Amino acid sequence: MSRKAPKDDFDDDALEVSKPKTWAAGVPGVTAALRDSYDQMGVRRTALTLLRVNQKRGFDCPGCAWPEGDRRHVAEFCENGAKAVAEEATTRRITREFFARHTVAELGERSDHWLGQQGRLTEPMIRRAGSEHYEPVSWDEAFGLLGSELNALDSPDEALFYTSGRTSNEAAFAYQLFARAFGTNNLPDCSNMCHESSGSALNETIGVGKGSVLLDDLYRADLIFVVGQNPGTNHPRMLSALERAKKEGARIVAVNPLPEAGLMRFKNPQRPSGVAGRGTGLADRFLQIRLNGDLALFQALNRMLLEAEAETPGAVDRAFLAEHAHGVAAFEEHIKALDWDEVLEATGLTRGEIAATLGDVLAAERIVVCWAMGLTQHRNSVPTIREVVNFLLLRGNIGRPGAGVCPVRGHSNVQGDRTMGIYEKPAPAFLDALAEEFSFEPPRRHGLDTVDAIRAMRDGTAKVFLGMGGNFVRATPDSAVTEAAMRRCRLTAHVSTKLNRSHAVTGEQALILPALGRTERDEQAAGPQFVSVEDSMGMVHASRGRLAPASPHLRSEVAIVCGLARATFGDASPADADWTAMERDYDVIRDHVSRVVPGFDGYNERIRASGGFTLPHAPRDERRFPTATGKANLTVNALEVLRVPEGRLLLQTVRSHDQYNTTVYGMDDRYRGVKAGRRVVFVNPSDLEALGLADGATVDLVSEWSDGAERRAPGFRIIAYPTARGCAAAYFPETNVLVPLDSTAEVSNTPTSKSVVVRLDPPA
Ligand SMILES: Nc1nc2c(c(=O)[nH]1)N[C@H]1C(S)=C(S)[C@@H](COP(=O)(O)OP(=O)(O)OC[C@H]3O[C@@H](n4cnc5c(=O)[nH]c(N)nc54)[C@H](O)[C@@H]3O)O[C@H]1N2
Ligand SMILES: Nc1nc2c(c(=O)[nH]1)N[C@H]1C(S)=C(S)[C@@H](COP(=O)(O)OP(=O)(O)OC[C@H]3O[C@@H](n4cnc5c(=O)[nH]c(N)nc54)[C@H](O)[C@@H]3O)O[C@H]1N2
Ligand SMILES: [Mo]
Repeated sequence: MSRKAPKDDFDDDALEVSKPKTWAAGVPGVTAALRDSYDQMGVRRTALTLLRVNQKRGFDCPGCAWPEGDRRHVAEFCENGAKAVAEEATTRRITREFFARHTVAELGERSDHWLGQQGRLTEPMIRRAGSEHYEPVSWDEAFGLLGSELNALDSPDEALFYTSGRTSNEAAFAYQLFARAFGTNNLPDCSNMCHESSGSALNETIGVGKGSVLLDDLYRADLIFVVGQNPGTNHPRMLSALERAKKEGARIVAVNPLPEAGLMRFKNPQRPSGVAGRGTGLADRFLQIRLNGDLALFQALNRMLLEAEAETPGAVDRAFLAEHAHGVAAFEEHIKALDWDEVLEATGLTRGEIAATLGDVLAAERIVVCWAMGLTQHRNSVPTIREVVNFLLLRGNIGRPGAGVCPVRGHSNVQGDRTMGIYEKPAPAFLDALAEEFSFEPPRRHGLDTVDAIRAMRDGTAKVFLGMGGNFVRATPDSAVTEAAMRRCRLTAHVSTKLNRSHAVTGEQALILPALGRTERDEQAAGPQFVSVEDSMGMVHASRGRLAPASPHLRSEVAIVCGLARATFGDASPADADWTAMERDYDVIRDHVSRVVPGFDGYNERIRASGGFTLPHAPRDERRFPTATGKANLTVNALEVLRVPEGRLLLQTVRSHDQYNTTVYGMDDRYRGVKAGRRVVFVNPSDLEALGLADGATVDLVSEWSDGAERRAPGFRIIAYPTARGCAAAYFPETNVLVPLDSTAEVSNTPTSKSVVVRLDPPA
């Protein structure tokens, strides 16, 4: 089941390890960014491009989904946003000669870093059946092939339409319409591996699967929890917001197995004092929790809140519960039976640490809980997030200023894509609206999510795969299984800006359809177009690229969807949609959206207003909870301590500071003190001692799973690191091979990328 490390991935001699940094985002941050972008773009282009990031008439940063706020001062970009921009605006190009030089098999031997470094894709390419190479193909032939392969399927459900979260609202809406007009809800997306657990838990408990806070709420909060998140690397602009919140009086509690640099201390590169000063110590309290210990932590806090009521009336907001909540009695009964020994075992925290945190909670009138992948990628992620909601509801912390849930999204438009209908389990109301607008009957049976899509390809029940962005074979779990599954397809096609491994692991035939990126001008028949995106806080705004396209042969994602629809349907589009009109002028798409998706009325007018608009959110705006019970649901969640067998560790797969998901910018992880190497595993020194292993030794990571199969990732250097006891960390995508396909979260079916039981073996 193992795949050898790519040949240019790891140079054992080059790796340097130093002490982890205790602060993030100061001068080295911005200089590192500029160095990176000069390298890729040249000086003039760098200056021009970075000045346009997140400006009112500029493009939305492709980095993360953190909102921009009102004060869009020049240079509101962070180091990693700049890297994301440089990666796309690079002046390097991949030409047809490149594909003539490298066979597909050879590309499959290359590392993610090498593939990404080759530059932008410039023209459509095809790998014909039996050929060892990609060769150029016209757009018409490419669409024709895709359309005819789709039409040749026995059932529309044999096709898969994947989406990554950079796709604009306009492209996403057109894409889901195409899939449903074709006849399937097979719309797996990166969300399935990301915040699906958040959406599932929030929908069920508060009736809306999105966060309930705006930036202003953060600034008004008394207490902010940052749980399972590394904003110094993944949402650097969030640090400015946390810094401001602190200045306005908030306390911050960080809950994490790793002492992440940005959480511990922050230097703001946007302010002069941030350059010279010591920076802000961000977290007032750091709870170094064990992996997967959060359900136990929040249950303990909830139980202590109930107990505190005896002495501190008001510890629980009884008036709020009486008016707005359902399930209070059952919840109380369950939580009172909580076993403290289990709490201490699961969290690895002391009773004193938890009691002190309760002190913070009781002193705070308004509380926000922020989280990311540390909460969403475990087997019990949905119960964990439900318990976070219990915690907030107990003190009435949802639906009033300064308080609420804040799942911090990853990809810059992953939330918007869902809003536009990229979902394998669409709500009946959404389908009704679609049916009405386009006079057709969309399929009602649920489609396949990411994990089920892999199973379907593996089992031969899905045969055509189309990816709208992303890097499916690298982002998904169980790499060996997934790659074999992809290879079984009749056709795999990818709408992409950059080369990645998914182009090298193909079905019998394969297509690369090169698309415009965010930074580029989008000219259509009706003139220059802009697109729109929704950030992590439900704010929708426009994004306009200014750079000349990387090649004249690129098409916009919208144009690609519309071209494909024409090729597939001919004159007989099942949905009464004018694909040519939508492609000519994206206003036509937005007009459709305004009639289909709640909250988008007057889309075309409002998107042109400065700053865009905020989508409605019933719990936040009206304290109304559109759940099955009509109230906010308190839930009963069973605590099962995840016990790892003797001699094993629980491994989480994380991002380094030098990557964007499967795009590896460089081989360093500056804040964690790693230089020139990615095949490393961070282990607590006491665990090393207990396992009889030495800092610096090389081991194979072997995951153990109930199917009995052993999954191996070879050649990882051990780094003694202050992570929680029993908990190791290593980078994805190199470790995806270790995550079993069948190891997923209850309800959300998200791969358990943050809890994989591993052995550290001597190299095989
Ligand atoms: N530069 C850059 N920016 C990005 C991305 C990128 O790759 N690079 N990716 C984007 C995407 S798609 C996403 S989803 C986000 C991801 O943003 P993050 O969620 O911050 O990303 P991860 O690197 O997965 O970090 C997970 C964090 O949770 C902690 N953690 C892991 N398990 C647990 C646990 O059981 N309990 C607790 N309390 N903590 C835990 C880890 O130690 C780590 O700090 O970032 C987005 N932004
Ligand atoms: N083990 C492990 N696995 C994980 C995770 C983890 O923490 N651990 N995290 C998961 C998460 S949170 C996520 S979101 C997924 C990410 O999964 P994906 O979204 O599928 O992966 P990315 O690496 O973000 O995709 C990068 C590719 O997108 C293409 N691209 C970039 N910009 C554009 C654009 O504007 N248009 C188009 N058409 N293409 C573009 C480029 O070709 C690039 O190679 O990975 C998941 N996988
Ligand atoms: Mo994500």
